[in-house]
Amino acid sequence: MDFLKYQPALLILAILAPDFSNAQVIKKEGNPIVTDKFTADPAAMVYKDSVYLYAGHDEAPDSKNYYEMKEWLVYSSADMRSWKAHPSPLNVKAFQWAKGDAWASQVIALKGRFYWYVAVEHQNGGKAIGIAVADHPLGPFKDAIGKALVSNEMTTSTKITWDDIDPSVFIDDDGQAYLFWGNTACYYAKLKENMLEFDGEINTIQGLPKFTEAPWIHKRKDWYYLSYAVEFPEKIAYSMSKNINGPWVYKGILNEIAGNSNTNHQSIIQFKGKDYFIYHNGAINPNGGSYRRSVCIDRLYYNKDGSMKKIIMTTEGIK
Ligand code: FUB
Repeated sequence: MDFLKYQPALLILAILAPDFSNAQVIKKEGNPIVTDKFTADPAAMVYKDSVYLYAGHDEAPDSKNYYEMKEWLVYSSADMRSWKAHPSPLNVKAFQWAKGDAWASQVIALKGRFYWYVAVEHQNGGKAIGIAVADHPLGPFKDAIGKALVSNEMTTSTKITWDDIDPSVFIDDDGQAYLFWGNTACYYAKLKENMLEFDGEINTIQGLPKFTEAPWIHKRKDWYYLSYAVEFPEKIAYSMSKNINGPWVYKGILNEIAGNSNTNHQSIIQFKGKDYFIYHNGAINPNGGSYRRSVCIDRLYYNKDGSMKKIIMTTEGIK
C-alpha cells in the first residue's frame, strides 16, 4: 500500500503539528462566549480563515476582590459563533524575570511568526511588558528576549507603577509596526522589523480625554482609530486620526459600562467582511464580577464618515 510508504513522513508531521486534538468545542450560543472559565482582556487576531481570541484567565476565588491571573487562554473560531477552546499556550512563569500577573495582551502575526505582547509584574517591581514568540497561533510560545521590553523606569509621564500595561500592537500598510500601551498615560513607540526592540523613543500621546487604560489601535480605510477605557468604572471611548502619530480627535463614547464589571477592555476586528467589538463583562451568575470576568462579542458598525456607532451590548451575541 502506498500509504505505508508515507507513514514515516506522516508520523513526523503529526509530532510537529500543534495539538489540535486537545481543542474542546464550546457548545453555547450568545454572550458570554465562555462560561466554564472566567476570561478577561480579550485580544483577537484574524489569521487565514480563523479568528484567534487570546484572553487572560481570571482565577480569583469567589467573592475575593483582587486580580488572580497566572496564564493566558486561547480560543479559535471560523465563524465567530462556535468556538474551540485550546490548551493554555502561555503562563506567566515563561517570563523568568516576572513575578506574576498575566494581565492584558495582544498577539500579532508577521512572516509566519506570532508575537505576543503581554503585561506582567516585574520582579524589580512595577508592571512591565514582555514578548513571547511562536511559530503557530496556538503556540508553544516562549519568552522572545529574556527581559522586559518596557519596564517601569522607562516611562515617566505618570508616577504610578502600573502605567506599563495593556499593550496593543499594530502593523501599518507600509510595514512599520507600533506598540501602544498605558494606564493613566498612553504611550506608543515604533518597533524594529524584528518586532523585539523599539526603533526610537517612547512617546506620550496627548489629547485622549479621561484616558484610563486599554488602548487598542486599528485602521480602516485611511482612518486610524485609538479606542481606550475612560474613567472608572470604565466606558470605552475613542479618537480618530488620519496619521498614526496624531493629532487624535476625540469622538466620544463607544461602549458604556459593561454589566457587573468595573473594566471593559475592548478588541476590535474585521472578519469575513463584518466588524466586531469584543470586550468583557462580569455577567456569569453566580460569582461573576470585576475580578471574575467573561468575554463577550457584539457587532460593530461604522457611519459613512468613518466614525463608529455606539455598541449595543447583548446577551444574544453573534447570530
Ligand atoms: O486584567 C487586568 C487589568 O484589568 C487589565 O490590564 C486592564 O485593562 C483591566 O481590564
